Amino acid sequence: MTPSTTRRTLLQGGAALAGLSVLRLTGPTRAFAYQDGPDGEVIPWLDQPEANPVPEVIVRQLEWERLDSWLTPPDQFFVIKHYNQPDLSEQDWRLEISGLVSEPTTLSLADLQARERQEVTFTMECSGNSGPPFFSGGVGNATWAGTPLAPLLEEAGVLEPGIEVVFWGADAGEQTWREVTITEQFARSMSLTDALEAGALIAYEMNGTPLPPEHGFPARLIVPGWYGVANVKWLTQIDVRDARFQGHFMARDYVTIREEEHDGESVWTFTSVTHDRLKSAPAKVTRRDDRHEVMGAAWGAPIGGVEVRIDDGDWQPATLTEGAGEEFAWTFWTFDWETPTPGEHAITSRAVATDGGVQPAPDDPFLTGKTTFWESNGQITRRVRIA
Ligand SMILES: Nc1nc2c(c(=O)[nH]1)N[C@H]1C(S)=C(S)[C@@H](COP(=O)(O)O)O[C@H]1N2
Ligand SMILES: [Mo]
Repeated sequence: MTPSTTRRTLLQGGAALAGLSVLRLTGPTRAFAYQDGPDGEVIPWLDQPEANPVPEVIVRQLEWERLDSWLTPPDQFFVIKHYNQPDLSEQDWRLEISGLVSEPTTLSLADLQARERQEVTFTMECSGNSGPPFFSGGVGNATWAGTPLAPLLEEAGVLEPGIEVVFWGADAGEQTWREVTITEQFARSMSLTDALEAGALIAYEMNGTPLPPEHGFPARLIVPGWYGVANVKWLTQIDVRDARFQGHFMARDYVTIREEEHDGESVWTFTSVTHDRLKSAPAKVTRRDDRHEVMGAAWGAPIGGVEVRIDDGDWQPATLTEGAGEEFAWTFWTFDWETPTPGEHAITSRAVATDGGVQPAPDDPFLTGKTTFWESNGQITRRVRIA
């Protein structure tokens, strides 16, 4: 669950990939204004997100200073869309189960709803959510309801050479492979074992309401504990195959590249983004009279604790509030900052998992050896000015 704790000897540094620059265009900073409420006054962070350079892909982000609801309302839940947003009608939409199965199946939404219903509260994070000032609001928590995937596959009867399950979305876009340009459907795959054992749902509800169009109406895959990209929206086809699937979002994009040291030599590893990593973030500082409180969230693994560091001080324990003990949902935490000295301060949080894993510092070799921005789960520092 927390491979962030896997310590190998990794080389420092590494060249930044060209793709990184896409998220690093600079622009004007948005001005925030927060009103005094009964709970106090939220002091905006000094390090505000830069203007979004790819608004057609990163359609919506969580605004950390506004975080107050443990379940994220769907209209505040971040939206990532790589291609078009398909316009699917409940009447015409069908989900096909095809490929290496003895009983190819076609299901309507009503067919899915008539099957066993399961719910999971799962905090979904985009693996590209690499931290301020770039992309930092790509995380949200919802209760997803749907029908479990495993029995659907078992009933369809996976045939002997089947090892891979491909999940196709209805959205598509142009991709160029060497000199050939094709229109590729959004697709992600899982090994047959993962597809059967990850507890995946074909979800049709989010927080008790039908999935909104931008979140995948009428149905999407939900894989609790896996990064956002695995959770295919606008799902239309589940295809069992006899070979690893190497589509754009498996083998080209959402690929983590790391430099590792093997017997004193540098080697590069390429892995497709899969499960979440342990992470936390300070969300906001609230002032009530002269008392200051830091509030935040921790996710990516069952959370055992959260610690907070002010400036270069010692790590101090935060108090877990909502969500403590959840397997797949985030835990909210608060830290009583009492009466800080006026001036600028830096606030860092780190999550500790129930298995003892600790969210890595940004200079941890596990992170510095990584040259792509995917799976950036390093500790986040935010800056604030106290009057
Ligand atoms: N069909 C389809 N599914 C998709 C995507 C997409 O572009 N098309 N984006 C993926 C990515 S990268 C993320 S992070 C999540 C975001 O889900 P949300 O928009 O509901 O928050 O959806 C995933 N599923
Ligand atoms: Mo993503």
